[in-house]
Amino acid sequence: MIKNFKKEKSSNLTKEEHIKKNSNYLRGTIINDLKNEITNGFTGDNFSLIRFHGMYQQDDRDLRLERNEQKLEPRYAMMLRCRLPGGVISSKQWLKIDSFATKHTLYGTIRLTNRQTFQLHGILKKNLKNIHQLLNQIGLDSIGTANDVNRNVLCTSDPMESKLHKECYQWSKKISNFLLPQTKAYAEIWLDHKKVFSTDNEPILGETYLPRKFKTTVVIPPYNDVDLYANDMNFIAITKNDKIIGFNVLIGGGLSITHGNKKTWPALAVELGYININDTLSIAQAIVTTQRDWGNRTDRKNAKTRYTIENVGLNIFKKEVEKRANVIFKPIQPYFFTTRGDQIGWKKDINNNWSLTIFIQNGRICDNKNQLLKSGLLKISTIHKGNFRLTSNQNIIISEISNSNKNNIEKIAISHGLIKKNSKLRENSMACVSFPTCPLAMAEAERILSFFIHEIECIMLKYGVEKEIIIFRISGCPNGCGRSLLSEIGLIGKSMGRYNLYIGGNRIGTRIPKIYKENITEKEILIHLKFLIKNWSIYRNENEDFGDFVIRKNIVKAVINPIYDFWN
Ligand code: SRM
Ligand code: SF4
Repeated sequence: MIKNFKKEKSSNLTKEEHIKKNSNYLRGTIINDLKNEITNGFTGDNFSLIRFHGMYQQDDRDLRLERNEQKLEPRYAMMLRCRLPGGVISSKQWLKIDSFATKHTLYGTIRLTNRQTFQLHGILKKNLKNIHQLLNQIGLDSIGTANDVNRNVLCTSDPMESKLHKECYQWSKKISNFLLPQTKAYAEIWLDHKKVFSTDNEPILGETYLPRKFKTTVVIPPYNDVDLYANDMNFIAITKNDKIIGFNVLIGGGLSITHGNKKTWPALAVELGYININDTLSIAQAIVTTQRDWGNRTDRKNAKTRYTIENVGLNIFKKEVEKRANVIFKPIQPYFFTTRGDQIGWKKDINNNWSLTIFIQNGRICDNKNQLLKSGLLKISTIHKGNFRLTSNQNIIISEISNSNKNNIEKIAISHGLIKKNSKLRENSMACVSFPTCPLAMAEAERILSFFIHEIECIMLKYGVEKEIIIFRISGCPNGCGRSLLSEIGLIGKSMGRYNLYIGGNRIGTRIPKIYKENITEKEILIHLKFLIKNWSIYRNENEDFGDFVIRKNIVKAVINPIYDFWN
């Protein structure tokens, strides 16, 4: 019999389950904490509950020791993550966000995330209502961008797919809205809506929401820019005459592990089957509610969809979804992927409009001596009539630029240093945020990426492979936000200045890399990479990618079934 963790004895449930249950549909006592001027932080359960409203409490880790020595409270401030299904934001909305970031955040930056949205770090508690009210005025919100719900829904952002993109984007919005928490807590707390005395109801998510975070994508093959295999639920568009007629559905991807804990493993999403387009929402609901009821609520490290599938078996999970949706999956339709990265630069779309994809190192939008990214994008948004599309590679696309506006936008982009020649290695690199804001960081990621890229560029130049792509990614801890476990060379932080080095993922993101060296220093990493890249340059087959080479040469074993192969 399938274990229903919702009905598990209360004493076995995790602390988070009790917090959700006792929260009165995510309200807790957040309102009281907003009035409390003694601390800049949130207290008790509210620390966790504000995440459902799209915020994380953080403190600047660079200042932690100093403030501790001075007997001061840590420098508490919130990070807010906006909900932006499909990553589309209008230039008018961007103007307002930019202005808030400049005036009311400690860092003055905007951070594009690898899930097609932006984060504002360093918002003091006293400014939180202002940002939510501003978001509301411009038609945005931050509901359900964190904690145990369906997160920001991704969709392929490639500008060449104008027609399909529109449909795909509509689906990402539909699915995001459909799976949103229904509680009025957000509106009451942040938008000052009057409390309506009717009983709250969460028909899909349930009173205790999901056992763990849940991630969804809508994908137009052959582009795998969203890295779909890392997600819990994926809809791969199958088209006829340039229209989406249905979706291949894949479930159960996820990348986080715990160092040394063999009960955790990364997994690629697996195929359930093909569905007609009209069945999309009922299938989404059935997958989410099955995970809601069958997911493990007694151990958060075993709670994501991939573990539920492993616990009950894929076939049983599939049958339950079919039963709940009253839909039978048909055989998977043919599909394939060719790319994962964004095509940086100018592109003309089928409507004869232009789009400009700008590479943003780490997604950090700020001005510095080499590049006036923030000012440049701000200036562009004052004259751009179309949208911006945030990509899952932490870049930005200025889309739907008319012929008449192209020159003006290009001039601004060039004068602010937004169009630059970068190596393919750099353009395809990624790092998570890590220090100073991430409380879970074990080693640097964003702040050290450029150093590593520069050093690897030098190695690649020395061995004549400087024009090649290697997917290189860093995560500051094994939660793996930088998607290092879908890279050809991936680093995962162990402690300050030390990382595990993984190699052997592939270019399109369908193979998990394997550990090559454990707990090594930055200097040691570069020594190993020099050796590996040198060998690749000499012994590779024609056009053989780095990741494929290290597998063919048996430098590491291919991870085929991660449950067994990843650790052994
Ligand atoms: Fe993440 C937690 C940043 C994508 C797996 N992630 C965090 C937190 C919120 C730390 C925390 O819990 O206090 C980080 C905030 C740092 C900061 O200061 O901003 C954080 N994650 C990020 C972002 C900003 C990384 C980036 O540089 O772009 C990404 C935000 C995405 C978004 O807009 O929603 C981000 N996180 C990911 C991904 C990649 C993805 O989704 O494609 C993963 C791996 C995929 C997966 O889910 O398996 C990921 N983040 C985690 C985990 C591990 C979850 C798990 O299954 O165990 C945590 C920790 C947790 O949830 O307990 C985490
Ligand atoms: Fe923080 Fe770890 Fe995620 Fe990096 S991988 S943002 S260090 S939780």
